[in-house]
Amino acid sequence: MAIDERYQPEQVERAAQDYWQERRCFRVTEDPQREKFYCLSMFPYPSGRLHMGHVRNYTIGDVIARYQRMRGKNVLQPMGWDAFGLPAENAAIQNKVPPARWTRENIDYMRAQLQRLGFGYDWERELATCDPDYYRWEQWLFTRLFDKGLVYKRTAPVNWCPNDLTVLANEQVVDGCCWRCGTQVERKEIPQWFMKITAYADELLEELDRMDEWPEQVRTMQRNWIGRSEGVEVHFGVEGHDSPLKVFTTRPDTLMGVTYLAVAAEHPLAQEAAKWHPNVAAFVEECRHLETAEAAMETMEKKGVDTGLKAVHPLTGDRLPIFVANFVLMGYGEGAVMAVPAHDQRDWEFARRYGLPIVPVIHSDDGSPVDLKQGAFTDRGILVDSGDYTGLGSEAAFRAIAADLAERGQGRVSVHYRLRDWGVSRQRYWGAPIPIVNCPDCGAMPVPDDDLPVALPEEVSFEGVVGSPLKQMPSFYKTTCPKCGGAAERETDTFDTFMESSWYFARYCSPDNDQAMVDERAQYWLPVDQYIGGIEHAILHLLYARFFNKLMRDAGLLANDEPFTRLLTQGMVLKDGAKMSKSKGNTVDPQALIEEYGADTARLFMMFAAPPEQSLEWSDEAVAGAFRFLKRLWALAAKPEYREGFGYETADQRRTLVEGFDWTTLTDEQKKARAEVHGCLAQAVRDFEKYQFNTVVAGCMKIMNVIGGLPRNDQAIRADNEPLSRNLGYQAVLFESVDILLRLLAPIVPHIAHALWPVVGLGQAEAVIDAPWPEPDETALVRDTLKLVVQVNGKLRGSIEVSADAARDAVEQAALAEPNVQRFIEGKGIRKVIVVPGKLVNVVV
Ligand code: ANZ
Ligand code: ZN
Repeated sequence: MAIDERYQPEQVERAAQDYWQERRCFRVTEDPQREKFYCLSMFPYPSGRLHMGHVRNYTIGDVIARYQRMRGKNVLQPMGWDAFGLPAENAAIQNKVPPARWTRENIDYMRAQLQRLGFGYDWERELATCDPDYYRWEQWLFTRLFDKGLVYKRTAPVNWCPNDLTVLANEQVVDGCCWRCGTQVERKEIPQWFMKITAYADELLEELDRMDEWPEQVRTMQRNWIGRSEGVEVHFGVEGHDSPLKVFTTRPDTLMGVTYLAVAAEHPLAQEAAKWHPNVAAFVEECRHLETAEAAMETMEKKGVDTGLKAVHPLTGDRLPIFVANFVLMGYGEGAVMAVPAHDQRDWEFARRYGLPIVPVIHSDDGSPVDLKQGAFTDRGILVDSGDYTGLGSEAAFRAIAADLAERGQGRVSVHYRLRDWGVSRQRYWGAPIPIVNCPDCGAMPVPDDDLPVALPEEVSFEGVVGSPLKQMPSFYKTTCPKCGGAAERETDTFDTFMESSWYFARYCSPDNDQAMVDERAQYWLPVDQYIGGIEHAILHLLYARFFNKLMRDAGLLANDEPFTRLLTQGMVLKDGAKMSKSKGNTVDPQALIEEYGADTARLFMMFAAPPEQSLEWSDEAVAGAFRFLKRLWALAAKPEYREGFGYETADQRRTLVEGFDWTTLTDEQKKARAEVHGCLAQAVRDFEKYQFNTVVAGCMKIMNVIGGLPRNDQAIRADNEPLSRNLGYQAVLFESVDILLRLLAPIVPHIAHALWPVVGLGQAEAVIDAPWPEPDETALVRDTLKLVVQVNGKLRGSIEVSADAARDAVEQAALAEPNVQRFIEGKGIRKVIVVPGKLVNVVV
């Protein structure tokens, strides 16, 4: 078969892609007879064009998918679009195009880019989350969860701009001010919808222990996010009040060290005190201006004000001051803390600032005194100055104090989670409408199934609109109550876009079902065998997706408990040591890379430059090097052995030669070369399993070098009319090695492998994509001769080459005959000779 002498990636790649497309190679259906493999890369936000991070993510996914396909699995690899979100609204304001149009244009451009990279997606399953056919099922599930009480409405704080009269997303708050007008942002409480993820906190936490194919780091982050704390709810009396002040503490062992109490600004006691004391009122008001982001809470200066109220210690009866403090969160525990400044750092900072007493009640286990000048002593230890509890260890004291409090009715053991219920309301336009109708008489009513989807109007203008255009569209929000038929209004809030990305993995299994969210096909494909994406999604996206999977399971839709069996978090793409990003201005556009070198070079570079989990440093030279390697690969097909064939023109002829070849007839050097190739193959097979693609590529380069230096039967003969029969061994090794090389590279550089396959492959399939994964020939790996090192008195003095089955005597003889060894044993009596088979000979003199 003739082939262009020049490697022209654009042509090669178009031809391969046409072939795959015409034959719908990546379309899959359920086949219970075959082992399935569901390979999923996190779908992109259609921001406009692909960036290098996408290219890396999707190349890794595609390499794994194609590899599993060659391993004989029934592979599903879908792709879609995480299409809702704020950037579309910003673009709409800037360019005066409706978000829907902007988004769909971006999708079209990016889809073409993905296709140009040759990713093997089943495009017939493509979905965009902004399509009503998609989000209607999420609306449907929401109404089911409403009926089950797993969603509810309550007021929650948002960032509010008092000038624009609009809610701001966290990223729209810049230094505490509105990004648009610069007015200081306030906290405002508005009614919002929540999903009860806390009802699944225990399961979400416990399952992590069994998810051993997830990176430990991600599991740890999720554990911390869920943040299960076992502690005690302690009841302090409040002077002049009947009901106690409840606090949650994880350290009841420090109870005798409490010197004050602190409540959140929203706590009823703070609100009460604000009525009498203007300074408390002023402080509570000040707290309203704080950002809602929790990260800001952690780092800000600890401030507060005395309410004048006095708490009564449950065990000692001491009177203690109650402060309002900005570091106490209303949403955690009881919204109040018992402050132990000697043993809690925040309490310590606060006490120093306001001159409150610091009373140590814990000593370290070794009894050494505790230094409280620099900060709190937060370790557990032995109790001191704690009455009856003095001398107990922290653990024992925890139990004793908890039991005593419980007995007196002043406390009880309780478990708290850091995890909050998931607030899903967004006061934005470009999202899925929340399927609720608010009736003045019946309250919040879920939209009935027949009225779903609640479609988002797509022809909108942002001109003169602050906030969401939906709030100014009576045609959207004016409706009637599904229960009483009276006039009512739709929710104009939309869902958090994390909702859509929480279940898309399931929808890919039955994307065309217009009667149900998912169907039994999901039970064949799920769970996803391999999920690939960025570490930035370690917590929220992955936790929400796990949660949704359980919601869908409990709604009878899915059978699996967890959505993703194995998780790979790919490293960042760096340039000049920094993350490639628009804001740093150090991006390289993948489009330019593809245009200059083609998709295979881009893919090869990505795979070779670093193992998938590690960060990858961009390098123009390495890209050029990848391209050169592909040119060398291409040049193999121009070898006369393939061009002219010498009687082995076709793949079938080549295969017949290789399969029937008696490898024992090879020369020693050919055997050695073949052993090297099979050694590289064996290693590559192991590396592929471990996703060490960079060393797979390194192995392929080694094979290429072996091929380059492959010894012919008679080194002297290289005339073109050389008799064929004398070079059959050479040809057999060549054909076999190139075929191995091509199959190993096929998942990584599928286009060039596709083009070369008919020319140099052994024809185990029509196309390389359907070829089986290569396996090393164990007999090739067994070397006929072995190299042993020879020591004299444990010092290295030489080496010998002996036949692999040489008897011990022969090995000894050869060792003693080695010239350099002879020099060291000359004239000395040999006391003994130690032979470690396959390794060394030690002569003791
Ligand atoms: C007394 C104490 C003494 C505490 C000590 C710690 C160390 P985790 O482990 O994260 O659950 N806390 C309780 N409710 C709070 C709230 N609403 N806002 C801010 N802090 C709150 O944290 C539990 C600890 O956080 C509790 O234990 C409480 O401080 C504080 F040496 O109580 B501790
Ligand atoms: Zn009604």
